[in-house]
Amino acid sequence: MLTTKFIFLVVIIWSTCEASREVTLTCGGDDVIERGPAGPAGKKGPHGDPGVQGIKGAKGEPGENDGWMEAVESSMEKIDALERNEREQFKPKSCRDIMNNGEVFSGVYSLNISGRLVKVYCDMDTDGGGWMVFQRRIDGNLDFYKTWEFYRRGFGDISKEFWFGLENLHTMTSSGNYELRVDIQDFDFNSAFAKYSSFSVGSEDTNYPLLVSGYSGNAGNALAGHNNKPFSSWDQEHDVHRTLNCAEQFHGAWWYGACHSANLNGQYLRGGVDDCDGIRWSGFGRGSCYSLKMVEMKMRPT
Ligand SMILES: *[C@@H]1O[C@H](CO)[C@@H](O)[C@H](O)[C@H]1NC(C)=O
Ligand SMILES: [Ca+2]
Repeated sequence: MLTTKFIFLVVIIWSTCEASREVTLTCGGDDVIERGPAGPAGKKGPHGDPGVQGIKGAKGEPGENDGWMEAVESSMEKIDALERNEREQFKPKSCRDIMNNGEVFSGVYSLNISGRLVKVYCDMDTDGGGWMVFQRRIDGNLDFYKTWEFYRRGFGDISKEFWFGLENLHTMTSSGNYELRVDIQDFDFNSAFAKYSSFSVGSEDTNYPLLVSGYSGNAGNALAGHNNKPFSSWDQEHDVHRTLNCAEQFHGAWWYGACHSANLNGQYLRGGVDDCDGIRWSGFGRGSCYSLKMVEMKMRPT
């Protein structure tokens, strides 16, 4: 389009010059002939009727070495890229995308999880930010002893205590590589964390198994024994304990083996040493089955 306009402009300039040959204006190298003094201006005539629109000309060839046109084209490309970026900003796939779009506050945001807009809680403060929190225990106000269907779909209030849902975890972690972080706190103001450089949750066909590896942190690797274990709730038992229904025995829902070294969906027992129904992360807190004050499980694309 620009090229056409440019050619059109050239044609106009050229034809003006051609037309002005008789009256000897200076155009592109013609000899200048001296003119006499101008006479008085004549009276302005009436407006003529508008002419019939002409036939559109053929598209011109692209010009050679038109530096300015290249500059225009490249800045138009830049505008396209900006617009593309802006469109993507309305469809973030992770809390890290939201952070990269310039959001700095922890709180509730919307993510596009395979076409559905889902409200999530993003932690922008911990360890560089961009974490999507998918489980939180802070006060024991929410009952976590629930059925498979609740754990599959998620429950609770994302700005308070909640479980995000196994199906969403599976969908998200199967569309990219994620890391996991678990932040925990006891009732004596001690905090610790465990991080896994690789985290995913398998499909419902295989009962949403937990896949974690690459532990680092100071809380201890309490998920080691839960790696590769399917999820169990009291009404869907997939643990490997021969005699116990682990979820029923320990009043939680988890990737139980036989049965647990971590039980983060257990009962909120406010400390309560050696009651393994509690929110346990073995190796942290007083006693092997100490029940934690605070837990957050969160994930971020790597
Ligand atoms: C969600 O993302 C998909 C591409 O992965 C896109 O086609 C769709 O329009 C997005 N939906 C919304 C509501 O942003
Ligand atoms: Ca069992």
